[in-house]
Amino acid sequence: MRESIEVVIIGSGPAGLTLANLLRRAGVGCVVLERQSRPYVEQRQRAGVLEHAAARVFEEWGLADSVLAGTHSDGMLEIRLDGQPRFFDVAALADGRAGRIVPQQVLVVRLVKSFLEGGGDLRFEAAEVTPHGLDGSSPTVTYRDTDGVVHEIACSYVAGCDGFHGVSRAAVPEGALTTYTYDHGIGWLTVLADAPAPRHPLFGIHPAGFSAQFARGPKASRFYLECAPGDSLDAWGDERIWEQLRLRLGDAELPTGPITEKLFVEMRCFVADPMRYGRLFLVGDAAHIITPMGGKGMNLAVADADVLARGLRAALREGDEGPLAAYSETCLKRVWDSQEFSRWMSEMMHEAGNAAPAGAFRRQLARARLERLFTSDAAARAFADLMA
Ligand code: RFL
Repeated sequence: MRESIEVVIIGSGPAGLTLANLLRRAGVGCVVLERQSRPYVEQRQRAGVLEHAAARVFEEWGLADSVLAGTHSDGMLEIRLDGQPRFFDVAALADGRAGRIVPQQVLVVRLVKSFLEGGGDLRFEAAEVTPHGLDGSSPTVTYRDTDGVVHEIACSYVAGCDGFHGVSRAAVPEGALTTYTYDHGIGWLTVLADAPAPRHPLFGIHPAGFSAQFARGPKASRFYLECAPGDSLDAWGDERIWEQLRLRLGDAELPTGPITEKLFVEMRCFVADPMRYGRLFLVGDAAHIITPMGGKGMNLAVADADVLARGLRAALREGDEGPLAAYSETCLKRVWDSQEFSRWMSEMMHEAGNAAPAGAFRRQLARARLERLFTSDAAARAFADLMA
């Protein structure tokens, strides 16, 4: 079957769904091809905080009611150093800006609903999605539907929103992109549990290792625990997890609950430059991945989608190719800024606690860096500005 549309979007995570909704608002025709089923996409739990800037994207495009309704902003965070709580008022220090608790699956469910209710074309369980002719002026994307019928969609542009392991970046010829990678050399175990959420995002710094607890709805928490790289899940039975969390968070009474997910997060970073090849634009995790420290991954996906939607609108509706030509450069500035922040924060949060990997000298440096956040208004404001 042969069809044609202005933009084909590959992938329906935060990047693809944000882009699809924004293009609909811009009156640009698009179809979204997603490999997984709708329940799978809607239940995948990952990120939890939508930054102020990402919330602004939905507000500016008139999507605040459908996407942000009922979500609340938590302007505070807690850093528990050797079991002693210290509170940091992000909203007060960032002139009222602060992130909102919006678990990724809530964002995804709302974006799917808003797109479909507006008449959007979102095709789940699309197999063998393959972009072709990206370096020419008329690319196509082929896929096979659940009945085995092969579709070919001709388009003006392809948006590769299919995550780090997707087909979009893999379709770019070798040598056309410069890639940058970095491994933090630490391990993180993440645990999702039906345990009461903390009052504020909570970071625990302790000689036994870093830990954290974030809300994922009122009755669920995501926990993180620093562990040895290459550690095995067999070494992390539920009892050890709770014992280590109680120790590192300095809370003998930490409420527990059934653990619903346990996995290791790769503390790896990756950036592809440029985020474009011919008629293909890479968006979100397809172009860059960042560790969860600082909560930037989902927010970068939303930011990229906003820049691309504006560029496509200018190119397709106003005949102005300028913003689209600047897409990669515009996005990469934010990407590198976030990578730097995440790495800075990661170093401070880990090295101030467990001295084993980096040594006692660096432990003292990291503690001085942390202390500065509570003693210097300028340092506190700079940190809040990057967290908000
Ligand atoms: P996604 O979410 O990976 O979505 C990609 C979509 O593309 C589909 N797909 C394909 N579709 C068609 N054909 C193919 N060949 C396809 N291949 C893949 C996939 O099924 C999927 O639906 O990428 P996107 O949209 O760029 O969004 C990025 C975010 O999901 C990611 O950056 C965050 O989840 C990262 N992240 C966090 N980000 C934050 O901002 N704050 C956090 O606190 C945070 N915590 C996390 C995280 C990521 C985690 N994991 C598991 C990687 C915590 C975890 C544990």
